[in-house]
Amino acid sequence: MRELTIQDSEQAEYRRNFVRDMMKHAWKGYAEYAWGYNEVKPVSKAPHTESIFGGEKLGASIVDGIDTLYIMGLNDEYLAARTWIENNLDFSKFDVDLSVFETNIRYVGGLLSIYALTKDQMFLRKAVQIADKLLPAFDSPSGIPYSNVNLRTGFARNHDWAYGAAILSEFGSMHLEFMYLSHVTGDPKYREKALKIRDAIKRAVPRSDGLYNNYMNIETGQWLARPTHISIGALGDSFYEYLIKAYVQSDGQDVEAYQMYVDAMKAYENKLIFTSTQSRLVYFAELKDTSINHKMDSLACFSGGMLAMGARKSNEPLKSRHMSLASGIANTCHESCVRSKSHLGPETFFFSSRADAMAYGPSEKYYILRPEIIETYFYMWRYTHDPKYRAWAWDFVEALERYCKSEAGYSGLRNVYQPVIKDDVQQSFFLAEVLKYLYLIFSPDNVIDLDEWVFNTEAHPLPILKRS
Ligand code: DMJ
Repeated sequence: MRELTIQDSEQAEYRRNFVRDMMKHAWKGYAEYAWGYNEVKPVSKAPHTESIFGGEKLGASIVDGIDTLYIMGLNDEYLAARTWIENNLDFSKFDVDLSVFETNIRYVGGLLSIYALTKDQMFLRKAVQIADKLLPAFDSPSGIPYSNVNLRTGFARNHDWAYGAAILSEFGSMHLEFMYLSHVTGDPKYREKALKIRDAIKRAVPRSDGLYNNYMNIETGQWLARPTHISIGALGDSFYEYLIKAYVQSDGQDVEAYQMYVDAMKAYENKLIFTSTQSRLVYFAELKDTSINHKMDSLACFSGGMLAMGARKSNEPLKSRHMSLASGIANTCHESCVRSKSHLGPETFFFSSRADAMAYGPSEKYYILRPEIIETYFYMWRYTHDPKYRAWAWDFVEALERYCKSEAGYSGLRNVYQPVIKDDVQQSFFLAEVLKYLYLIFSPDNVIDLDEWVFNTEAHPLPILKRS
């Protein structure tokens, strides 16, 4: 790989500023047409409200986007967001059911992150108020939280579609926020809840192949026998991410989390990691009961970054093996993008004699401004400094500009192969994740240094809790 030059850093600066301008545009659209609502419809220029937040005006884009504004130095926008949070963000006003997972990663994570960056106590108070609203969900026989909780009554229940079970990626992604909450408040109750989840997972009878089902019965504390769905994509993803990140957040003290991560990846290597026959692309497959599905979700593309992080924390031979898997996954996800006309990858892509990193049908061809591919480019850039990751990220920026940019922000697409129709939603994670990771790819490594910070699954950086 060649050395980086002055021209490279000038180009990076230009591109970093370009991404900053994208954030300004995305923010302006939201602020003008949907201020205080959850998201903006950037084509029809109207508010968009997510059902995961009970349909209420909870300012999801403000809370999810504020740390990105701060990191980019967009001071006026940051101050407007801060004022809105101080005066309006109040979960005690509403009588709605919320997703515990989404509220934790976007609101609690977002507020803790901006608190950690600014040390402004107002953000911490808001994070505590919201986290406390989630606590009734943890009152289950196993200590695994229910998926939804009512803000007024505290009544908690699982999703109607999930066979009565709790979801691995959801209850597996409370740890980073809850550990940090106890650290900064001095109140052990959040840490206890997080560790109780870990204990429940360890107590459940494991599968003989070491893989984790995405569904758990939280009354009995056992994995469902049927259906079984095992995936590093939807419903599984951030459980694995939070294992290695728990180890990182604890500055290497949580060796149990590291071992669980390594064992889980070993189980995947044994059974669910394949190389495609057509063009030798590495991918994670899924298991549904006894059948292997040779497909990857765009969501699963975060795994390249996760494997690279795990490799950094490991010794040989695992280090090299996982780094090579990480670059293989990054390459596969990049191929899923460049094999489409838009250069934005589809929601799901397949590996077979019919397709190689391509979607089959209309229900898989959409792109909703997901961040996972960019997230992997970010980690690969930071860990390798191979310029191809910056080049791939810039290709993504150009695609967003060409196909997703709208009058009042950025929109998803209905079909990445025929990028004509927009879905008219600017997801809050576009502000929290896509634009933040893009900005950081073109920034020096000391802007959110990975030796100091660990990102939650919504790209909100939380401090590494140093042993000292
Ligand atoms: C985000 O809310 C988070 O990254 C989550 O872990 C998975 N899904 C979305 C983005 O695709």
